[in-house]
Amino acid sequence: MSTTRRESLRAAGWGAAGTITAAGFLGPPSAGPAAAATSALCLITTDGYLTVPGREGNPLYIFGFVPVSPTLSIAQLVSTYKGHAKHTAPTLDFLQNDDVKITLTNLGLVQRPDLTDSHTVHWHGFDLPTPLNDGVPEVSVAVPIAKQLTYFYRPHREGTYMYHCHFEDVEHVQMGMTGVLFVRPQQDGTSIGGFTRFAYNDGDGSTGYHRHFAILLDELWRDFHDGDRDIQETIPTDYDPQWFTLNGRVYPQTVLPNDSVSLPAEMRIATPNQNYDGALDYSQPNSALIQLNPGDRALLRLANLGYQQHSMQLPGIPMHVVGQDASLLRTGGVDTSYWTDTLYLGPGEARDVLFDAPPYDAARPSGSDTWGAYNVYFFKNRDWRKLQNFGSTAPGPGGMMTEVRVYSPARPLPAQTVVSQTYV
Ligand SMILES: [Cu+2]
Repeated sequence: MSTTRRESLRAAGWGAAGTITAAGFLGPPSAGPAAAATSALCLITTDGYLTVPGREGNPLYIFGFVPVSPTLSIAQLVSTYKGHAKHTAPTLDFLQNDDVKITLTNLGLVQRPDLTDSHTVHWHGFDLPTPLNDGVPEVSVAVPIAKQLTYFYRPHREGTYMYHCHFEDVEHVQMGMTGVLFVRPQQDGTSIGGFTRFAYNDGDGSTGYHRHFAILLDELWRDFHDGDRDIQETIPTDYDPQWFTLNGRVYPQTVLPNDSVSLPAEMRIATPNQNYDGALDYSQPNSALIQLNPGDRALLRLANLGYQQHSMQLPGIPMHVVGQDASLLRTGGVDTSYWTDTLYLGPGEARDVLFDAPPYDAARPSGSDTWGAYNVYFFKNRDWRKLQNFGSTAPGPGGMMTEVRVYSPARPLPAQTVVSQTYV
């Protein structure tokens, strides 16, 4: 039986005008509570530049997603955002069974007007019965320049995932069109085992946490970025990255705050041709800093969208791995979670890791920032070759490393209201 494109779009919940007419086509009805809410958000795609130590005055060309207001027209989006890509993409936070609409607008490229690439959104690791919303262009649609498409999802399974553009994906993923996505369990908001927030519907509070942090592991290969900028072909099998990133930043960029707080110019990671006069100037908006009070249980939501395996350590604090690839580590009622001091994470993989902040001890290695005095622990790659910033002459470690700061009780952190919140 043949099906026209219009019929298949309608079957996937799309009306003739491209509006959503039906919900719940992502899978069989969930046994859980009804859909909690509708989340609608808008992303644009464009190009831009990323700041890394060692490339001062010569930043890395990137593609990226940027969150934007739904009230802007395509013309307004172009005039405001074209050429201002950021990396990483915003962390997406949904509740299990939420209805989610994501409108993607492709603004095109400033550096490469000859490159008329489309883009898509692909939720990596989800079961999606309709290819239309899966963002794989060979079996669906992609979004050409100056066009918009609204994707629809109802995530039935909680956990930590990731998302990326799937158009010429080996290139576009490396160029920066990547971010973390997670689904909170329906169990959130109930009180189990002393917690009210959980990584999974565990039934016993074993995945409860006080603060959570979303961190994307990635690498940056100079040739791909410079080649795209200079209209040169790049051979992906020659992949040999120079920088190793957490949320698109290398240490010590990783410990700078989010751009959602008002920052003095010297604390921003600016694009080179900008003048620090607004949020648009901030090329790497997502902090990888982990700020905790003593006794806090932290959840690390980790995803790897690089092309190499990474092994991460947190010396001084044992790590409890409770989730893997958006699945609770429990098989047939048997707890298969594990404790480790070295966490292995392959390309396209995710982990949910719990750890407890130790008591504050003034005798331990410590520092102070604008919030207060803290003990410092390093969450870092165990491979020293990934702890340096290629081309930089600055002393000290770089690369895939961030800090866990456990603050003095003299000035406790307030309760976390959003994932990866930073306090200055
Ligand atoms: Cu793309």
